[in-house]
Parts: sequence; C-alpha cells; structure tokens
Amino acid sequence: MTTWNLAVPEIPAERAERYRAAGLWSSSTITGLVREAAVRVPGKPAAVDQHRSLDYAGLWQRCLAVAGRLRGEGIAAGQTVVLYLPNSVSWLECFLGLVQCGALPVMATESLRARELIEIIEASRADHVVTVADDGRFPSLHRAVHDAIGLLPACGPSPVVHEVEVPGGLAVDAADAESGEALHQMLPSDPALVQLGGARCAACLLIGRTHEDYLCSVELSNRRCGVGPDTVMLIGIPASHNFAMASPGVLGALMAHGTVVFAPDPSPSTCVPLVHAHGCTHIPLVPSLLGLWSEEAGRDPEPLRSLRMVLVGGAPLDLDLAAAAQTRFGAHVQEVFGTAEGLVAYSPLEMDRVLEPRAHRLVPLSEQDEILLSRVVAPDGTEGQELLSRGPYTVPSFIDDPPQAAGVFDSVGWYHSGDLVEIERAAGPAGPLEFRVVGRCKAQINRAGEKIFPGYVETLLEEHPQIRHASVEGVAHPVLGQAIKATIHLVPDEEGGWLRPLALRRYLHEKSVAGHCVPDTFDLIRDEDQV
Ligand code: J2J
Repeated sequence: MTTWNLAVPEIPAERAERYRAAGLWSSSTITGLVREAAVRVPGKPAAVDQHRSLDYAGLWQRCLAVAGRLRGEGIAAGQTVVLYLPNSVSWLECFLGLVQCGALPVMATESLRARELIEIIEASRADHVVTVADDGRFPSLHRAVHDAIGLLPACGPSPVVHEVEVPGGLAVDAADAESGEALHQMLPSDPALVQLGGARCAACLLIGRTHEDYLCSVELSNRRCGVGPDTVMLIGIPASHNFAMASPGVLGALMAHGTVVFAPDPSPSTCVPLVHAHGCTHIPLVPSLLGLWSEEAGRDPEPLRSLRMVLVGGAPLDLDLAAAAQTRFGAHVQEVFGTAEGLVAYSPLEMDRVLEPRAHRLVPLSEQDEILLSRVVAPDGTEGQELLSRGPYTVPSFIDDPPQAAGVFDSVGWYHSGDLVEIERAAGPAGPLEFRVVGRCKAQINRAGEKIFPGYVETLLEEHPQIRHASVEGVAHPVLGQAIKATIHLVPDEEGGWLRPLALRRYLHEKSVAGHCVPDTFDLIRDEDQV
C-alpha cells in the first residue's frame, strides 16, 4: 500500500458505489491505457512533436525507462512532484513515468513563473520538481524553477530538481526500463495527478484526481467528441491544463489509440503547418484564439481540411464568431465548459444548434452529474443562479481544504462553481439537463482562458514601495474576453520621481510573475497630498 504525502479527498462510499455500479469508473489506470495500447497497436504513432515521434510500443518503453530512472534519482511512491515542462513528447513521457513511479504529479502549466511555483511547491509540499535542462532552450522556465527554489523559506527541506532535456527526453539506460516495469502496482482508485484550481494565481488550490474519476471524464468526453483510433489531436494550449489533458485532450487520444501532436504554442502560424503535416482532426482552443484561427481558415482553408472538430472552452464563447469559424473550417466548432475540479459539459453535436444562440446549451457529460442552482448576488449587484454540481468525476473538496477556499465545496460535496447559469431541460422534465453560462459571481478575471485572482496581483503591486494602494479588475476586451486593469495610487520616490507603466511591468517581470497576471493597463494616480 502506498502512503501518499498528500491526502486526496475521496468521493463518499455511497456515491462511489453508485458510479461503479453504473459502469462509469474504469477498471484501468492512466499508465494501464498505454500498456494495453502497446500490446494491441504497438506500431501505431502515439505522440509526436517537432523533434521526435513515438509509437505505442516506444511510448510504453519510454514510460517504463523514465519511471525507472526517476526512481533511481530518488522519487519514491507516494511523493509529490511538480511537473513543469513545455508541450512536448518529453512532457508526456515524464507525466506517464511519474505515474508509473507511483508519484503524484502536480500539473504546473508552463506560463507560471517563480512566484506561482513557490506557492505550488509550498502548498503541495513537493518533494521533487521535474523541469527543463539548463541548455539554453527554455531559459525562462529554467530560471523560474531556480528562482523559486532560491526564494523558498530556508526552514523547510527544498525539493530536489530533476532536469530533462526537452527534445530528447530524460537520458536512460537499459536497466532503467527493467526497474520501471517492476515498480508500482496501482489501483484505479489511487490518486493519479493534481490539477491546480480555477484561480491559479491565488494561493493555489490543489485538486486531487484519481485514475477512475479522471478516466471517466476522458471516456465520456471521447464519446461526445467522436474521438477514435483515427483521431489526431493537436495540443498547442498548455498540455498540463485540464482542458488539454482530459477534455478529451491528450488522454482521450491515447485512450482511443489515436495520436497526439504537441505544438509549442497554439498560434495558427505554429500550428497550421502541423495540422497539414499530420492530418490533425481535433484541436482544443480558447475563445481568444478562435478569431485568429478563423481568419487563417478564411485566407486558406486547404491546409486545415483534415480538421473535424475545433473544441473551444475555458472562457465565454462568442456564438457569431463560432458560427463564422464553423463555416470557414468546414469542421464542427464545439463549445466546452470545463472545470479542473470536475464538471465538464459540451454543446450538442448538431451544427445548427451551435449556430442558433437561443438554442445554444451545454450538456453535462454524465447522467450522474447532479446540478443544483443557488440564488446569489454577484459583486456587481446583479442577481443570478450559481451553478453547483457533484458527480462521478467532480472532486468532493480541495486537498487540505485551505481557509481561502472556504465555501467552494460545501459539507455535502457540492462544488460551487462561481458561474451564473440558466438551465433548461431540452426534452421535457425527464430530458437531459442543459445550461448556458450567463455570468460569474466569483472574484476572478478570465483573461483569454487564464484565470487570475485580483487579490494576488494587488498584493504583488502593493509590495512596491512607491505604491500606496492597488485595485485590480477585469474589463471587457474584444479579443481576450477580459483584460486586466490596475488602478494604482502612487507615492513619489525620495527624489520626488513617479513610477511609470514601463517600470511597473519591469518590476513585475523581475518579481518573476506569470505574464498573464501582469495588468494590461495601468491607471496611475499621483497621491500628491500624501507626500
Ligand atoms: C464560460 N466560461 C467557461 C465556457 C470554462 C475544459 C475546458 C475548460 C476548462 C477550464 C477545463 C467556459 N464558457 N465554455 O478544465 O476540462 C470558466 C468558468 C469555469 C472556469 C474553470 C476543461 N469554460 N469556463 O477552463 O479550471 O468560469 O477549467 O468555472 O481553468 O472557466 O476554469 P479551469
């Protein structure tokens, strides 16, 4: 039996039995999927990036060898490991290797920097960090980890850093694969990974997912999105994000014995040649990217002909934009509403229902997803109905249930999403429940799908000696959905000089803060009378 360093809350037994009886929880594990594919379709391409590709037999061998090597480097079963790598085959090998080791990977997206990594390392009590090598290819990631380790309080033990060369992957030898095979006998009910909560920039909230609950969400997503053995899934958004991993994402493609193509970023200039070269069929995008992709498809649809489904989620979707994009792509644009805590819902597959705003609704993945509405007053004073959910793949609470997350999960396991919705039953009272997102009642900015907690940015700004007070809010933006606006009350420096936006940006950069947390606009107010 593994002793886990982090206690992952379990879904209560009575509900767990119900989900198992309904056949929703798989009897497989994440690495079990790959092992099985290596037997059934050994020569099929599994994972590709700009530098290399692996078939299923090769991926399984690498998973074992990486697990063996990481174990040799001291990563023990039950330990917590922050995984901080860019999109690549190396990312996949390390994720699978850690799972095979019996360790619990914490999925840190590559946009995070030292300030956020410190919070993640501390909150997860990480024993190890797996990150890029110091070979000059990813200097910001390398620096962020080392800055974070340097800034950790000296009283506690520092996590051990394991460096991975990203194009080639972790260097291994023959003995590693052998020891990797003998490693860990995991159960479907074991913890598999830790996702980071919605407001990733606030004191981070840890979401522990088990193999069976995560794979339940992946399998149901595959059905909704028509993922099968001929699926080629392009992952340009950060692979560690829940959307890219599991809706249906990397794991969906692997589960169906399809292929995952990793792109370093989701821009059309990077990805369109990859769609063309690999015949990609599915791609997850955030709404702010859809416009760019749609323009590209309008200019030259030819290289995008293989696309069957463009999945758009993470932030509210403009339905006119979706309709135009759908026509240009000649592929289905499917909206995804998802949360790292669990609940995932998709727009229906019929094309016309996506195009017709009044009929546009999101349908939760499982009939066992329970939805409740709770009347709330949003910070802007508007009244609405907050979406509450629980179900077979929604966690019952955060790991350690920290005080700053009070109220997100209640004592009977309902997840309070902070999203305002309208619901409807499509086919009368017995039909599947559908909802539409109409607003938000949580203190969160959604900038191009990245979630930002205003208090986090305000605290960082107020650490500057020339800032007396800062308040941060989201303002409507035509491309990003929301931009970050900071209103800052300044005090002059000793020579009577005043801070300017450029210096403020430089200050946040030097503090090693994730780029998406840096305000887009600064309203600087000189508090002359405070001098
Ligand atoms: C409006 N708001 C949305 C949508 C997410 C798939 C896709 C996305 C995420 C994700 C994910 C939205 N319309 N279509 O985990 O598996 C906002 C809501 C929600 C929050 C969750 C997945 N899709 N959102 O974005 O944990 O406010 O997950 O509560 O990062 O994003 O954010 P996150």
